[in-house]
Amino acid sequence: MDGARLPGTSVDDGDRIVAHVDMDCFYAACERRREPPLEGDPVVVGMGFEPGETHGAVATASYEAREYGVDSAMAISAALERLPRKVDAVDDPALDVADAGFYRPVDMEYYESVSGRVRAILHDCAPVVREVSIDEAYLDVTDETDWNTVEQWAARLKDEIRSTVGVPASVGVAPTMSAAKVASDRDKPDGLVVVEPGDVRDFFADLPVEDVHGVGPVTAEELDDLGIETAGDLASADPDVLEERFGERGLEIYSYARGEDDREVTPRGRPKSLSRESAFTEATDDRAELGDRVRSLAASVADRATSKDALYQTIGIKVVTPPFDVNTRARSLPGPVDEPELVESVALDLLDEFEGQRVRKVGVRVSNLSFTAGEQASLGGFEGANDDTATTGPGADEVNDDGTSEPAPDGQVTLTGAAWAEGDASDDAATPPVDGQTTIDDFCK
Ligand code: TTP
Ligand code: CA
Repeated sequence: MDGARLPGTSVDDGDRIVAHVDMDCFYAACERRREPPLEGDPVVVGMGFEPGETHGAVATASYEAREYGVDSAMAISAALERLPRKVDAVDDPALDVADAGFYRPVDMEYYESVSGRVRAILHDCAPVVREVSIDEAYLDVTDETDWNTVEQWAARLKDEIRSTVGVPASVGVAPTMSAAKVASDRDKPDGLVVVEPGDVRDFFADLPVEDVHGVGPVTAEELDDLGIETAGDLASADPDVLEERFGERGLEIYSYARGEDDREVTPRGRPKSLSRESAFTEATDDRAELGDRVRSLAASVADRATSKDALYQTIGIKVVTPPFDVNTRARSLPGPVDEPELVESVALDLLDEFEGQRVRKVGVRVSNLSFTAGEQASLGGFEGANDDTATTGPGADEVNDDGTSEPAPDGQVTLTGAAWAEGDASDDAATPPVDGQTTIDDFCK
């Protein structure tokens, strides 16, 4: 087994165990799967390398090809300069066949079918799988294993994928999604890295800030201006400075850099909530302005829910008052509904409590979602069924309601992207496995 367990000081069985699976040089691995003689040679998958073609880019390169400096997104002409095609090298005495590679065109249909086989294994092994892309997924394996055995568990998962499907995977295991993702990348290809609870912050410390969830190249450059180069620098930066420079996102990336990430692994297509929020340039206590903003957020959220065929049973608001006090209020209905007017009226009703207070940001959320087709509940009992919940204080969002999010793009403005609005980012439809095979009945048990 090639696993690398980082030095652990504490093992807490109460922590969530998240595995991130990321296939190695995926398209190239797929090409090797159907053409085994390519194994061990440099393989480039891309477009534009046939005679007469001048434009195109590399989709991916095998690790052998990467040694020649060929990598994803590179112009195909640049790749060919670094690594000529074998077919050209055999005819050209100026080229060395040993320093040439195999080029293959992109065949998405085939890669999707291989991806489907991998996904089928992942779904057999974990109750909750979040597919992120064609070759990447998060698994919540808390109930499948424990911190003492998770390394073996992950090694078996890798073996299973390799032997059943024939492609290599790297796996990262950690108590948070962000650490698991970084861990899967740490020891590629064919990697296995376990970051135990208590080690997450140390694990991040020396990494470049770009590895922190939510930090893109633009933010990384701005952080660099502030003298923040590593995740460790970010973790020990002054949160007020970060907040001033990047708004609420500054506080989010600060938390992620500190290893704090309470996002739950949720399947795509099934967000736990849908929300929208919006910040004011200056905090305001103008009731009309606040009401207008809440109305438009409510309409947007309700729209979103309707378009997803989602019924909601809880309607809530978030009100952020200076400096960073996050207040949430929610009201549950007797049954799931799709009633845009109700989202607006409940949200405005909940806003009343904040009359006279200055507000920096407001949000509207529907949660307690159901996606099954069918009749919505009668509203008859609504008035009598108030079940208000309230939380107050910094960071006191309602718990467990949001789906997970992808990093907010750099420079994004306020409508979505903050933690409370994450449900919006998690609602893509799940891609069903291409075929339902696999015979691994008691694997993962
Ligand atoms: P990645 O997971 O980013 O890369 P990879 O699987 O090829 O290599 P690694 O071992 O580093 O994970 O992307 C998955 C696939 O997506 C990749 O095989 C090809 C495709 N892709 C593109 O088509 N263009 C790109 O720019 C990138 C980055 C990926
Ligand atoms: Ca990959």
